[in-house]
Amino acid sequence: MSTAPTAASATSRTKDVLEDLEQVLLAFMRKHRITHEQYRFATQFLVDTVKQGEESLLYDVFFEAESTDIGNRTRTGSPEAIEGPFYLAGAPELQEPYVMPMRDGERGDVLFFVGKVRDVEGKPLAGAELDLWHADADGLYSNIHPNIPLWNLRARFKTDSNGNFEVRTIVPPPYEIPKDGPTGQVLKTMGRHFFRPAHLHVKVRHSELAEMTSQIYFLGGQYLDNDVANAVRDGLVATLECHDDESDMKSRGLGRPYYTVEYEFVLAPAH
Ligand code: MBD
Ligand code: FE
Repeated sequence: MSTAPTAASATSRTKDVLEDLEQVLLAFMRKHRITHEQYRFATQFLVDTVKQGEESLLYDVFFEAESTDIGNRTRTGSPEAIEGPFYLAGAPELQEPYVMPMRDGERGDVLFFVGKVRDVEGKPLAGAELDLWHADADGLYSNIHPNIPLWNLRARFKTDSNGNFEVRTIVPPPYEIPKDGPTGQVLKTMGRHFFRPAHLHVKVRHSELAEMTSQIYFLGGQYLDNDVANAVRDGLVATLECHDDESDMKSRGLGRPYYTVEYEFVLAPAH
């Protein structure tokens, strides 16, 4: 986490930003001749998004990617990506061999997410923590959507002494954001679809370096070029490799094809 700015500089930047926001929104209202009735509709709409549990979803879909782009422009290390509305701190810590918490017979193709964590000088980082969360085969997130066991497909695990990690999970499908709430209503009105490409969310931490939030997408996947949250970036797309060779499957103790995806996270220095 960044060190806190001094009280004086924070105050003046916050003041500048708030004044600019005020001016931008007032100009917007004049441009579109927003009436009192429309103004009340808008304020009530924002209240409704909170009441229906979409307080973060609405903004994350439209605006979060811009903030990660701005951060990535001045950042070293591998790119960050949007966190989205469904991260929860305190996921279970796994013991090796790492397998994500899942139900017996969890649907979806088996996926081994493998990779490395290093610093900007290329030094592998042992004991870095990965905090992984993603949707199940129905595109649903545990602890958010009903009827899924607590912490399903959410967990933390560490890199080994060479900075490498491997975790077994399932391949998530493209994710359809809730259509029936206020965010869906906005998207419908704008004529947009509701899908995000399939993705893994991950936070990576190491005691001496800056924490990062990223997301891995799969090359060739649906919705990569029209993500409803417009959050796919080149450096975040990795190859999903299918292993359907009998000997490969046997070596993994599996009777069916499985997938691997590999990614290298590079942590920037602590600010
Ligand atoms: C998600 O899983 C997500 O990543 C975003 C940005 C919005 C809704 C659900
Ligand atoms: Fe997501």
